[in-house]
Amino acid sequence: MALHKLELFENNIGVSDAVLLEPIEEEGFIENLKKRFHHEQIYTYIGTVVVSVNPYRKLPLYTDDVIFEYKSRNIYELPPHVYAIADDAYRSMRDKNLDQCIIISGESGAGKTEASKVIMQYVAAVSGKGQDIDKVKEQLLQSNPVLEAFGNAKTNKNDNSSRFGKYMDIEFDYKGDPIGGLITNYLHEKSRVAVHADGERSFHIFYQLLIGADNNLLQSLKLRKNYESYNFLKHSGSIEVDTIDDKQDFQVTKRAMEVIGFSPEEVRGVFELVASVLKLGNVEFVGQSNMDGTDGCQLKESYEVEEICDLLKCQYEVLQAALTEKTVETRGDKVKVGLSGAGAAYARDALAKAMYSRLFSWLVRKINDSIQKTIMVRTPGKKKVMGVLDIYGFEIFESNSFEQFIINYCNEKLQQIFIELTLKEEQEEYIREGIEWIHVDYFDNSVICDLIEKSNVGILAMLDEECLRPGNVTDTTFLNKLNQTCCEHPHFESRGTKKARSDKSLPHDSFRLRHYAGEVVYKVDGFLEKNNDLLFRDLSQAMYQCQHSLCKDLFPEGDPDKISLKRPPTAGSQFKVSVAELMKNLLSKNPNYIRCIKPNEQKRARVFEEHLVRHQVRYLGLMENVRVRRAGYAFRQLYPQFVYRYKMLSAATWPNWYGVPKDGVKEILIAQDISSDEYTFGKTKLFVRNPRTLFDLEERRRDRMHYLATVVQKIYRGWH
Ligand code: AD9
Ligand code: MG
Repeated sequence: MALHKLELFENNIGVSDAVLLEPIEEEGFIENLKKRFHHEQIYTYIGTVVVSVNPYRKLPLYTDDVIFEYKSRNIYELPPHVYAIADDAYRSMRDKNLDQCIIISGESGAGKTEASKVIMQYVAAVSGKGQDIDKVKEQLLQSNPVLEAFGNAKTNKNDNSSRFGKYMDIEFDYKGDPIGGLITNYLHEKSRVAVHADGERSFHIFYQLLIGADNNLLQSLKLRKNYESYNFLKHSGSIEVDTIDDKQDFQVTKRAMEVIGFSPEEVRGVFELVASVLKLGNVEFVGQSNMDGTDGCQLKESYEVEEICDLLKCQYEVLQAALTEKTVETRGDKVKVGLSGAGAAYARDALAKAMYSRLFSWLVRKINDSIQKTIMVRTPGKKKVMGVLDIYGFEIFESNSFEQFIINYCNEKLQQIFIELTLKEEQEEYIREGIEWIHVDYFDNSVICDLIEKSNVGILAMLDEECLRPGNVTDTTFLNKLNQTCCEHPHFESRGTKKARSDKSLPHDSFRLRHYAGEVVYKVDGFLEKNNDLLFRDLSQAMYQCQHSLCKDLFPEGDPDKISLKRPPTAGSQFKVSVAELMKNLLSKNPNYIRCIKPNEQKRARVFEEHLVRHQVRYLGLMENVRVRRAGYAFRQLYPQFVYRYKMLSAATWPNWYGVPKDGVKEILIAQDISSDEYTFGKTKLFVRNPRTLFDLEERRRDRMHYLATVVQKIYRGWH
């Protein structure tokens, strides 16, 4: 192995492991990231955690040659890279039978999704080959363009923002070859179907379809090649995006669907649903007052609904009635009640959102099924698993709603396990190596998790209670309830409580949570409705009656024979359950972390804004992470590696040491006169307390290497 490959420090700008910073201070940490960023070194370690700063430009870091360099190498041998973490995780899984998970976090646009793709690319490249295995790999890789087309959108933060959380288990056989995969999706932001902020877009697939489909397909879907024709798309003022080629992406999406195993009929069925959603947005109503004084409405025009009915093979009368009326049950009698114009528009949007988000979940299920089917004959033995979590980061917008509340709750939970696992992992390493553990103080955010999720008294429970309570319940009554229940909580504030009554920065219709990552003000507007997530039964029944098999499948509750009186679980409680499952899953695996940082808001290359980075460093808890890692021993290295690296520093170990590696380490430490307070011997590793000791060793190594090179040169010249 060429020596330069072993260089931990010389080839790197700044320090490649922040644990070696001296002193450990935020300024120095950020300065180090910045220095490295400007030298194309976007990755830095904190122990085994990778910190990644988004370069916003293509760097030559992901070629086959680089993959080859990192394959089967020890993590500190080469400069930090996601490949190194992926390789370490992959090998521990394959060789030590330890299931792994890679948790990628960071704010929107920080590079999480790109990092997850880099991991998948690496695993696909280094694992085995074979007809079925290659097919599984291709299916796993091709699931990305499909999920991105339907689940990502341009936002003001990121042109390709994932609007859903994704956890993917890649399954391997005992040899370490991929044999399957299982994707779980979390909270798809379906409200985007109907509305999005200025400068943002809806999901990519709508634009891809309109601009990328040929005339035949467009005609058969009854679509016009013009975004302006569609209410759900036209209001954004941001249709064309420089970094996106919708036309080409459409071909990529279609091909990916084929590779995964969607039949032509299924692909067509999917596009028919997408077209129907777009058309639903154009359905308009004219309100009317009925003779009996009640509200009612009519379709403004019938042709959009007719076209939807053609696409979904639905009876016009059924859909038209379901869009303008609802059935109410009073004392066992069913009565049809007309909807007001606004009520019908609300129901229409609810249907469009339900159709699209259920279609998305169906796509995920279909991808999972196809991948599972690929390997017909399973190899015996327990499968091994590597999970990759790419989930929305902490969000603070100018106006924060239910979605941000849920997303930030998820991040609180992830932070909780990050703390628990990094500390636990560190502690376990000390126990494994037989070294005394030193306690480190850190902020335990379980108090905030409790505030949100605790049964009966948490915010989610209050919200559910209000959603289920009969009578006049509104977002305001929900806020009042919170004020009563949470007023004493140190992380909750609202104008309705004593402690924040005169806080003018807090609007009356909002509450503030002091998250571990910062304070967020949530506007309660829409909390009840979004949590209720109800679709009028008439609409689900209309969809179930469609002869379009996919559409029918998406609305099983519309089956009149299976009418359930039980209320479906609320969005909040469903999310709580899925987050709990996710945490359980992650805790059962060996964790690896990638912490992504966004260097500027303008998505520009070579721009590193310190204040922005500082904020992220704080809320990702990176300094705490460094301190935990440094609490006892800053640096550790396996005995054989240590001897290999520093063998020139002792006459006993140079040029080769054939004895027990630990004894070789002792020889080197004695020869260099290193105080015994400075290090301790674990079972397999040497632990060094102070990074300065390591720097000194490095310096002496460099001098010694230089000296040896000069001697060799002299001898060589003497010979010639
Ligand atoms: V969000 O929470 O889904 O809105 P992510 O996933 O954190 O967000 P993403 O991976 O989509 O961000 O990265 C945003 C953009 O940054 C990408 O579209 C790339 O243009 C750019 N990026 C991110 N990582 C890299 C990289 N390693 N090299 C080059 C990158 N460009
Ligand atoms: Mg993403």
